[in-house]
Amino acid sequence: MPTRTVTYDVTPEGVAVLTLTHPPVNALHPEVLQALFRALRQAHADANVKAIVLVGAKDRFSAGFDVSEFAKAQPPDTTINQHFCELLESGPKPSVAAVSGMALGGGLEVAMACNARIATPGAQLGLPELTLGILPGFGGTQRLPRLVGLQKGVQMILTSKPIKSQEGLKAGLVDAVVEPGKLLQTAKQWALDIAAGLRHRPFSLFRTNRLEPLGEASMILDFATAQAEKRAAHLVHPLLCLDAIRTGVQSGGLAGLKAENAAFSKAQTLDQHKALVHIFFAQRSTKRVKGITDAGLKPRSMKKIAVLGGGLMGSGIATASILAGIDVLLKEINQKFLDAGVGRVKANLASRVKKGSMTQQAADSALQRLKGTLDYNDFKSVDLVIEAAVENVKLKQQIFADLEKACSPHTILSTNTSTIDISVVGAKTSCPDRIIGAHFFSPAHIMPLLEIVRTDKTSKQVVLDTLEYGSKIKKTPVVVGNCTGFAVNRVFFPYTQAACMLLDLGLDPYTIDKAIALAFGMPMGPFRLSDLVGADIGMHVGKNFIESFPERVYTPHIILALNEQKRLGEKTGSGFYKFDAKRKASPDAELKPLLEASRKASGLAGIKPPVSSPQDIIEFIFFPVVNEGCRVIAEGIVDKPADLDVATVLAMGFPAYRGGLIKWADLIGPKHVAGRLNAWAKHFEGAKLAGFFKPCDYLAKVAQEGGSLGAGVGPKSSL
Ligand code: T1G
Repeated sequence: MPTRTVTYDVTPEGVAVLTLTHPPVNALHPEVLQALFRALRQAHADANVKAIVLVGAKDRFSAGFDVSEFAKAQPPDTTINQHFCELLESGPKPSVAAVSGMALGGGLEVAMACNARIATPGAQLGLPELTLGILPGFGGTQRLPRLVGLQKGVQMILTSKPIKSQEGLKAGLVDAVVEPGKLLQTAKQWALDIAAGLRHRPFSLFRTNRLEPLGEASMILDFATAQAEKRAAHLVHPLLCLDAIRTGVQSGGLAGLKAENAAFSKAQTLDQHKALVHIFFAQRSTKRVKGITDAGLKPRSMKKIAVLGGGLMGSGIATASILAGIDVLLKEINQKFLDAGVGRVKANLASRVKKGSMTQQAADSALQRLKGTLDYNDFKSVDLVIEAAVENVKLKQQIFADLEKACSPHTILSTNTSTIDISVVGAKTSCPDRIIGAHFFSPAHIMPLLEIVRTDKTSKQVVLDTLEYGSKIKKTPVVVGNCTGFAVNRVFFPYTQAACMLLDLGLDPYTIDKAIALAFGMPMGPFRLSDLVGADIGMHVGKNFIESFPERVYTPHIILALNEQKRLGEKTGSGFYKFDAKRKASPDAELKPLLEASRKASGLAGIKPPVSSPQDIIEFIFFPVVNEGCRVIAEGIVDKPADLDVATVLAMGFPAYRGGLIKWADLIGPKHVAGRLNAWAKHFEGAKLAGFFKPCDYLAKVAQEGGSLGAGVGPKSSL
């Protein structure tokens, strides 16, 4: 049986059932769309057919257009598919969609073109196209607002969030919700009833009764446009999408379809689309690791784990785990700390309940899975331990030696350290094959990345099991090698240093932060970030880098001065910024003497800053980061370059629409990156800072020979 097909069956009652088949999510590959078009024409021509039902194989309607097609030279032909949807909606025979699983993107657009939609209770319906840098292209910009109203339709499109079928029923997107066993039968009956004139046959494209009156509609669209401009100032495609919706509201559905088509074609040419499609696949490919997931091993299920330490990190890890249905033993050193740790987990759950993302009942049952303890008594029964104690080598070594005795020989022993060599942590055990890093980012129950740090002794099975655990707790797990800073912190070590260098060259911190946050799109600039993290933590982490990579560091004197003055950032009320009682940051004139002292100490006085525009600032700060990323790739710290893209997006807030660190460099051009780094290396030779900028061999080679940094080194990338 072909894997991309549409089967055609006619029931004795005269319903043609068209079944979309393209595992695993029935994505609308062009072959599927062509088969669908053929089957529709066949049904229209078939004298035995009175009505048509569309259904997805294996209880999934469709996840939309096949995203992998975007990478190909031939873009999707939205004109033909819009035409298909029009025929489905207004052709000689009525059509009904039987929706289970999901109807997303083009999947929902096809369902909306049917004359009715019957859905199962668990089905998810949505138009997530904006997350891919495009917009709905099979008529969704026109049909959704006509079915659910402009307010709701625009909200669904701009947020990209799917809704469940019950909500769809209330909103007018779904006509009936039925149990899975009754789905097909109900859909067939609706189709026959419409054909027999027992039910009205609605045409979504020409419906206007749900659309708000023109004046109100204009206000909704003006507001949405202002919001989109504010929320994502760099993104063009949401505005193109809103314009297409506006045309449809003002000039009718058919004019709207034309506008949608033009907007779709424009969005497809933008780098943002390429970057976001790259991130879509890159994020899914992190779970495929060469030599691990293709080694023929089966992951063992992590049913019960122990977390050592109930601080901010430990309680976050425990929260994420119980939410995923895993039993957790939370161990602390005394009752007071244990109570505080359990209290933090409770607070994390309460905050979810308050936000409406879970019910009180679900929170209560999650909490049942948490057990506090002060000893190692129950540790024989756990599959995985995650140590989240303070960053102290001796303490961690002792904990791991104790764990080896307390746990079973199969238990995985992991550490959440962000700064200490994983092999050193496990040095006092005799089981290096079971030692691994599980590096979470704070707050651990919210941040989506899990860095899994393997040493050269960690067994494949242990890496595979930890990957499985990461996926189970709904993190994106990225497997990396053991080095100072692992992948994420390591590539970002030149970030603060380059920013501090600019300070010492005479730029002010607020201008730099503005360039990085507003012009580039990071959640905040490097100095605001330093205030958030704390200058003390920055100094501690920075020390590791200075020791590990002395040939390419810039000593940030200003960080040392902030520590001396106890201006540690938000927690002390001042740092680079001053903070009011509500922790709102504003520029601080009292920083000036510290800046002047740092400039004097830097030895950069008299050197002209080689930057003038915000773009210069961005490149000066990020190109050394790219350079470090290239070292990480060349050393094999990441399995594939795309892993670094995902890690920088998920852990550091690198804008996804720029594709992540390495994809961004590829889109800009490795030659340009290396060229500027070389120029700065020369510019700062006298200040003995050439090493900070000099392109590494991998970057220099790709820049010289052409090609892409994302292609990686060594064996073919597994992406
Ligand atoms: N096309 C191709 N492959 C897809 C796909 C798609 N639309 N959706 C999922 N996959 C693959 C995915 O790469 C993975 O493969 C496997 O399916 C399971 O996915 C004209 C232009 C459906 C909610 O944006 O949101 O329609 O890694 O690991 O957590 O307007 O995938 O196993 O080899 O994510 O259960 C709009 C994207 C397209 C939906 C399932 N649609 N997909 O989540 O599993 S554009 C989307 C998702 C469009 C029209 C436009 C999720 C999911 P592999 P998974 P999951």
